[in-house]
Amino acid sequence: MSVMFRPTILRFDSIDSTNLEAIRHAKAGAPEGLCVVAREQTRGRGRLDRAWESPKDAGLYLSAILRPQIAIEQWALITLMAALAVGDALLKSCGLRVDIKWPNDIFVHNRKLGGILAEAIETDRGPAAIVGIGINLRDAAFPAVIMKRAISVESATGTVPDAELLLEKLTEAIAGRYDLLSSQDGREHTIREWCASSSYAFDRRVRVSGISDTFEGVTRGLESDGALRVEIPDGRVRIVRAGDVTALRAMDK
Ligand code: BT5
Repeated sequence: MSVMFRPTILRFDSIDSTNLEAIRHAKAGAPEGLCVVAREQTRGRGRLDRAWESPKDAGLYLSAILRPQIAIEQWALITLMAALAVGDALLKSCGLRVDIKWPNDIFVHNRKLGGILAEAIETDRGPAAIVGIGINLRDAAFPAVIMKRAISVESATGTVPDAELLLEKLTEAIAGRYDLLSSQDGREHTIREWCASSSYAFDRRVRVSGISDTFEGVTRGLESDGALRVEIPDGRVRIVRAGDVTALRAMDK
């Protein structure tokens, strides 16, 4: 299998958002594999115009440029592939096992350790995907209000992580997972692995806040394009392509 993603790292002390910087580079023609990394972000972004808290040296903030060959309808799989890569890298570099919540959250002990923001853009060289990854490394600098529902690698493992080692393992894991996704049977393989790595894939009671409505149901795996299947009380399965998912405990009615 040919290696397509060769990471090249561009470092900043401070930047508005590594995703925005990567978008600027991609539009200027940068190749697949360029990774923008910053020690802090002054305008770190989540999905739907939310903010991503990014204090200096408290987290890993990385955005990679991809120029995927898979059909654009399948690009949601890129977020799932990136979540698997984050899991691989944290296990290898910090011995930490994480859970993945559909579509883009990295969880430990039911708290958010990291998130992924994948954005599709048009460039003169064709469509590109910018995959932004934020991973909390240490608690200290985060606002208390965030830490109520978040966690860092330091507090999850009891050790300050080696940020450089994590970065190295993360770019390696993205390369491996992305090449796999682009290969024959790579999409089915990615979905299988994602389902095996997420406690949210099957039989989980959830509330889904979609674009147009909110409903509850039980998760029933993924569609072949990465959409989440949720069985609602009348037995029908709804296919969720965008939105937020929260777990409900058995007692929540
Ligand atoms: C995400 O959005 O989880 C995607 C986060 C992606 C961040 C990376 S960092 C590198 C790259 N450059 C960027 O500008 N972004 C990417 P979402 O699922 O919408 O979650 C956002 C919500 O998580 C916020 O509304 C807060 O409630 C919460 N949050 C904000 N900062 C957090 C943090 N550091 N840790 C945990 N939760 C946080």
